[in-house]
Amino acid sequence: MAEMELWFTEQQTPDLGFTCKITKTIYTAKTKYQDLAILETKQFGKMLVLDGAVQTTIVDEFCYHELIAHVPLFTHPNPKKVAVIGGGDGGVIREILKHEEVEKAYLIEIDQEVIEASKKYLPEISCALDDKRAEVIITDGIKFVSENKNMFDVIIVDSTDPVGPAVGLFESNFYQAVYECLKEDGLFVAQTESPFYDQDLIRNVFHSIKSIFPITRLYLGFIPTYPSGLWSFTMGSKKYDPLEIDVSKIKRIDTRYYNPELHKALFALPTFVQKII
Ligand code: AG3
Repeated sequence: MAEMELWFTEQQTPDLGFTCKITKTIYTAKTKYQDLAILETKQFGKMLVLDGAVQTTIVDEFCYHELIAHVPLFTHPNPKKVAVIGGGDGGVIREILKHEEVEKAYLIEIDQEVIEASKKYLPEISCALDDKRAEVIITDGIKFVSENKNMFDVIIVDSTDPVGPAVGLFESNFYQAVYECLKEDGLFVAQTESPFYDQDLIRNVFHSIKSIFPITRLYLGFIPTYPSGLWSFTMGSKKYDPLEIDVSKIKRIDTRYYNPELHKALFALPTFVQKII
């Protein structure tokens, strides 16, 4: 008899699915906050899924994690204290710790089970969570930034989609709290979804951040397993402009997507994206 084929589909929009063949369901759980699954896919290797949405895969995680970490960390001239809101898989922390001047990287994650499952089943991504310079704090990111002032050089918001527990991470009050949680020359980046499918969200977020931070910039990257592949990140900065930095001073670190030549090019937007903001 022929082997039975198993397929996983993320319903990316009401009218579109993203489907991959899976060879194994490695782990599933219903956590306090969400449904969690770790699948073995043929095309992308191990995959972390939360509430049916693909968060990261072994094959393409570098695209997202490098873009969300190295753009802000090379824009700030001396990032020493960095916080990640969300990002329980640890991929952003791994990229942050490639920067030698970083003294401490905090992971502020609401769902401890995401961290535990990633440590157990996705060591390629979570490996840096045990580093001496990493500290994990299990709490609500919104509460954390509201309770800490003037503390970080860089904050990176690695959230899930704006549904359920992550909704507040796309709201103006949160960006105001992030502003106050940053030092006087601090900056932050948030993942802000797809310019094909989430135009209203991108526009709202951009203008909320723009009303709080003196410098606001949108940049794009390509992440094959995310809806449409084309993905946006929005930066709010108190002082440093990613377009004004001297890219010849960027130190070479071990990366597969990000490089100094790309830094400013990431901010060059297709016309339809320029029109969104
Ligand atoms: N956080 C952003 C995931 C968004 C994906 N959306 C979707 N598949 N519908 C990723 C966390 C990786 N550290």
